[in-house]
Amino acid sequence: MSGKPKLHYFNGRGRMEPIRWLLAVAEVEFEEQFIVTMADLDKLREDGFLLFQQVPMVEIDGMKLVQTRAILNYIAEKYNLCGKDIKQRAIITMYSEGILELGEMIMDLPYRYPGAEEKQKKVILEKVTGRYFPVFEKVLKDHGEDFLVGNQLSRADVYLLEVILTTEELKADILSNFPLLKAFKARISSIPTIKKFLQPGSPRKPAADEKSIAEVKEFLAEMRQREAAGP
Ligand code: GSN
Repeated sequence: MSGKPKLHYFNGRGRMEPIRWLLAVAEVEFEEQFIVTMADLDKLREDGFLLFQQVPMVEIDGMKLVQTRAILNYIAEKYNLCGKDIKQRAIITMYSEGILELGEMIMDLPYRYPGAEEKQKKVILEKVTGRYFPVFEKVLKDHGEDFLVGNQLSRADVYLLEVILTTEELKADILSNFPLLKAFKARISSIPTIKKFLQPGSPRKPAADEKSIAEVKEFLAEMRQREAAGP
């Protein structure tokens, strides 16, 4: 059996994408088993592999971990992406949770707001420029260092770069009033492991397109139908 972590999720970004990012930063090679049909998800459930019947699930170090945050915490701790002491860890967690929350809002955009997607996109972009990005622009300005916390790379830096790139897909000039975030983006993107992850052919997933959005919607509808039908 290979010692590589095995990721079980759909062939898209979703909740697995920050997990892929952290593994790439830690230079951990991984395998992916994509869930394509409801039968694939059923099989994992029947095998008893999904504690709460949900994915993402990651097989790693003899465990079958579920819950995105638990998986991220484990990888970040194992590969020293959580700061040097408990105070740094607290700040890194605080930044990370904020950024992950924003990432989830963006992830949900094509699925949760039928008929009101453009309006919701506007709401999100206003939060990005009015709430989230000013926080990190100020952090970088106040301490003048290269990374968000403790002058070393942490998971907060990784998540922030990820969310910057995702928001740029929604609005290309989103960083125009954030010069320090612009420099941060260039700096963090040039870290060799990250540079490699950003190149074509890496396990990084592309932005959802019409076809993949339609597939996910179909999957969600099937799940809802099943739930409504009961056990
Ligand atoms: O973060 C987590 O891993 C959990 N708190 C949520 C996981 C989750 O909702 N997974 C979905 C698919 S991924 N979507 O965003 C799932 O497995 N839903 C099936 C179900 O029966 O809840």
